[in-house]
Amino acid sequence: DSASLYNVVFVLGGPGAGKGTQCEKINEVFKFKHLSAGELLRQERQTTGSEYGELIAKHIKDGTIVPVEITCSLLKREMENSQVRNFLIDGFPRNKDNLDGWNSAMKEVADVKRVLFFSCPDQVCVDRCLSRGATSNRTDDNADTLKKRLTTYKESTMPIVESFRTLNLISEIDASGSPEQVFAEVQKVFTDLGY
Ligand code: UP5
Ligand code: MG
Repeated sequence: DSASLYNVVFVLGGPGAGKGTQCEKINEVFKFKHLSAGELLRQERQTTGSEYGELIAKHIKDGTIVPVEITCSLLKREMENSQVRNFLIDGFPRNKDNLDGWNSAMKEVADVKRVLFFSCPDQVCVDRCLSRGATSNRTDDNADTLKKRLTTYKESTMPIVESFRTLNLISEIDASGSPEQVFAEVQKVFTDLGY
């Protein structure tokens, strides 16, 4: 409800659908703070002394999903250390474990206003990640891991998208156009929400 401490918009879609790109644009215009779950995990993996570094590295390389206790605590820490109330949570929740963990830790304090779902053909997703792979230094931007990321997305993340659809929370956006074309549709969603 409106008394919640935090307002959250989840941002979902396949690997390379453009979640991060669109979240940066949303942040500029609507001042929602962008939290990429994948980026927080990559940072934690690099953190000296983290007891989770190796586990995270293995999941990212295999295109599988890190246990929710780790991801959710990173998100919660960022939210608590921020001075703002409105957050874009990019790339989470990705499976039922993630959603259940979020609900038990955050349901009381965070109101999920909307779930943006970027739909994009597999081949477009793969091509975007492979071309980024030339410069990204990401251990998962290669053909082998991309196959696994797509499989995980279909088997584990799509059921979560469908459960949000049942709750009438999904705004589905065609993510195959240019960043500007996609953002024009994204803007309508935020305007309709009253932002
Ligand atoms: N690009 C973007 N938009 C474009 C457009 N409209 N037209 C043409 N090009 C476009 O974009 C990807 C590339 O495409 C960029 O080069 C961009 O310039 C270009 P980006 O905006 O980065 O897309 P995004 O959807 O954010 O792609 P990303 O690769 O980040 O998505 P993933 O969901 O695969 O990656 P994420 O970082 O979220 O997760 C990585 C891994 O972390 C997961 O596989 C998993 O192992 C782990 N993870 C968890 O375990 N739990 C979590 O909760 C989150 C992640
Ligand atoms: Mg991203």
